[in-house]
Amino acid sequence: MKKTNLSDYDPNSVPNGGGYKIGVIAAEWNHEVTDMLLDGALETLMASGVCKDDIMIRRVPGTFELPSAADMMLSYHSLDAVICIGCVIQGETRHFEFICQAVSQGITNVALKHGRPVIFSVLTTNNMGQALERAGGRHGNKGVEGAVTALKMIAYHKSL
Ligand code: DLZ
Repeated sequence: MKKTNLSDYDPNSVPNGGGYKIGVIAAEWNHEVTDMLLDGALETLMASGVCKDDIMIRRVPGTFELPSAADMMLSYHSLDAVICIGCVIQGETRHFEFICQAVSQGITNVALKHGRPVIFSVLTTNNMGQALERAGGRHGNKGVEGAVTALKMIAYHKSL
C-alpha cells in the first residue's frame, strides 16, 4: 500500500473554520518537538479561516496532564474542539507505557464526556529523531494533521 504523508492535505478538502472556537493545549515536555507541532496546528487553523482570537492556547507540564486540561477547558469554555499536543519518548523505565495508555484513554473519555472532538496530536516514539521527523520533518507535522482533523470533526458535528 502506498504510504502517504498525511500533512500534505488538499486545502479545498478542509472545511472553512470561520466562526469555529478551538482550544489548543501543548505539553512542555520535549518542547522542541511540541513547539513545532503547536506552530503547525496554529498555522493550519488560521490558514483555514479560524480567527486568531477564537483560538485558546494553553500549556501544561507533560503529556499526562492533557486529558484533565482538556476536560477543564471544555468545562469552563464554549469551544467546538480541543487539540491536545504532546510528545512521549521511550526511556529506560515504564513511564512511557503508562503515559501513553493514560493519555490515549483519557482523551477518548473527555471527548465522549463533552460530546466534542478532542484531538490526539501526541507523538509516541522510540527516540527524539523519530519525533522530529513527525514535527515538520520527512513524516510531516502531526500538529497540522491534528488541526485538519479538528476542522473536519467540527464540520461533522455541525452537520448532524
Ligand atoms: C515523567 C515524564 C517522562 C519520563 N517522560 C515524558 C515524556 O516523554 N513526555 C511527556 O510529555 N511527559 C513526560 N513525563 C511527564 C509526565 O507527562 C507528567 O507531566 C508527570 O508525570 C507529572 O504528572
